[in-house]
Amino acid sequence: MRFEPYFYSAPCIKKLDAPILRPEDCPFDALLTFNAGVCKFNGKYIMAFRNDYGTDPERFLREKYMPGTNIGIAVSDNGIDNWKIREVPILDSHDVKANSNRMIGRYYDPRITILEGKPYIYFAADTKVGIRGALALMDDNFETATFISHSVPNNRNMVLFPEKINGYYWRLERPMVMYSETLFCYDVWCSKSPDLKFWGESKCILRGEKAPFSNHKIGPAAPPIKTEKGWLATFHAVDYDEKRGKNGWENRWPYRYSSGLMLLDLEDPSKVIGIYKDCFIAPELPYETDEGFRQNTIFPGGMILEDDGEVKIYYGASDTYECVCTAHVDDLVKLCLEHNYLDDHEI
Ligand code: M1P
Repeated sequence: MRFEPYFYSAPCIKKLDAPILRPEDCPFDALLTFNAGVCKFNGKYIMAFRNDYGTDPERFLREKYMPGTNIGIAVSDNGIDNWKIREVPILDSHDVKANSNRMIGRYYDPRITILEGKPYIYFAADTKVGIRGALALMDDNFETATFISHSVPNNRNMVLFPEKINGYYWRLERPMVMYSETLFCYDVWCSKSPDLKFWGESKCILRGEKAPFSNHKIGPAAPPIKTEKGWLATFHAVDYDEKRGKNGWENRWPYRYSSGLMLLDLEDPSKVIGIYKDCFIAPELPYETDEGFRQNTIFPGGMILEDDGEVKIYYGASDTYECVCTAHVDDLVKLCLEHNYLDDHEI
């Protein structure tokens, strides 16, 4: 069931008519395969996807508990189809717990950035003291993760920029503040680092209550891509309606997750220079609105700019599937500069 008011994806967005990854495609126990990070590395497209497993809809509702999460790795020659899923997932929550004295419960929502020729992944990490952003360097085969830093709690949705800017590494992030102006209106922040370990000069760049088409929290989505006019960055935007009922496995799911698009200054990515005034990617296809765990949820996690200007945008749908859509980079920049929310709004 599509939520009112209807949101539509931007006219330049072309969606496929089916997900590119479903739980049943996996050679291992899989229930929800979604919110992947995707990169192009050594001529192949590599997808690291979140897999929640070990229960079923009825048991989940009864116990309110997801027993296992791991990270599956899939490889494709064209980034669209024929994804070969590796037999053994990595960072299984049962192993992670066993090896971390139970401080870390699980790693999930991977976001891949190729930086200085090496693959880095930011994960969200559930711990006993809250959610932390965890940065790891992957080996070239995406088999092992060497952790570099874990943020203080509570922060997640971290994404790394793919190059140093003015001598620093940069990331977008979403601290989960207790005392925001509006409760649960979380914001997008930007921080920089000399060495990927120590992060500072943190700045709020887009406030949840000021973002277009959202009345709840927002957060960074896919790692940004570089264009001549600025860094293109997606953000997820949540709208909440108390009246919404059962839209998935849970008794109530009153949220819709859609995506926004913004353009950040090339030399100082903590400056927002454009925001598309309408929804960028909306949940609208049947497997985005009527199937799966949490319906009316789409969540971008990867963006790849091809040499011919095509941008592939990978997104989780219904917290159950992984999908891809495409658009031309020039059209995305135009959305931010020619339909700019900042022309008549302050953020
Ligand atoms: O279930 C919807 C989303 O909930 C969380 O998003 P946020 O960071 O905005 O709270 C995450 O668990 C995300 O993975 C999930 O898609």
